Amino acid sequence: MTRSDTRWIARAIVGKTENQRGFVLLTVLWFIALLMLIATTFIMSVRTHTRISGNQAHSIEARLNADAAVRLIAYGLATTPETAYRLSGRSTDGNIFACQLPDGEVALVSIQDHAGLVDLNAAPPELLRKLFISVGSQPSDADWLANAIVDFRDPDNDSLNGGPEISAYQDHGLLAGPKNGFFQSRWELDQVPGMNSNLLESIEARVTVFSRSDGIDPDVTPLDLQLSGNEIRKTQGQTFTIIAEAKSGRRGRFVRRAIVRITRQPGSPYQVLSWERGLNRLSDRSTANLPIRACA
Ligand SMILES: [Ca+2]
Repeated sequence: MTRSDTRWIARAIVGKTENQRGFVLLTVLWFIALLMLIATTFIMSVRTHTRISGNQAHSIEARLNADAAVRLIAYGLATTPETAYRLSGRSTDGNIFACQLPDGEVALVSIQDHAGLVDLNAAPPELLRKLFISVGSQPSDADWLANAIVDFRDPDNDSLNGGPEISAYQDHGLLAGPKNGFFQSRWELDQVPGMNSNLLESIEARVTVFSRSDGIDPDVTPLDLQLSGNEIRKTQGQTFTIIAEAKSGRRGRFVRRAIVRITRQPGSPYQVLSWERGLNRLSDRSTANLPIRACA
């Protein structure tokens, strides 16, 4: 082997070693990049999970506070005479006030005595007519709608003063016809001819199926119905819609809407008739400078 051959072999060996080093270096760099990608993904996942857990914790806390406010108010209504309750500053005509829970948290609250609402099963046509007038219906429309409600709930198929018969239901796409039985829920109004979503939205908070009264108690009504003397009934203190909205953190917020009947029975002073999540926030209404009262 000549000297030049030796040099050539040495250069070949050195070149091969440098190529291997380059390959190892590239592999290490890729590996480090992969580790960084995994670490970054893991950190982002932990942060997202922590944020979601925090939001869920706030949502749960808000729901618990709203539920606590409703139960405390129901208990207070059941154990305090109605007049004394209202004199304490906690109105029962649907106005909003702030109620403070025992741990200091504050919830927005609305209490509506059903004696101030129009009972779909007991109200006479004239009171129903005034209800529709109060939400902007024309007098002729209000007459027709009032008769439609009476025909829907009464046991026969006879038309009341031009109210809809079965053919009119079919004309409105209501193939089931009149129920000829009592409303079980205010949401059954959508089965009455002439009712549309806007009208239903206007009156759903003004009607009840629980007061069983053919009149209105003016002390607790939020409605402007121009009541005559024979439409006034002092029946407050029996059934209430209680709405409570609580919040926790920046995003946790919950609205509870419950209907309770006061029984004043030992150990069970009130009965829950409805317990649902509220669709509308009280905080969307004007809530500036609200008085703060104890919830119970
Ligand atoms: Ca009928």
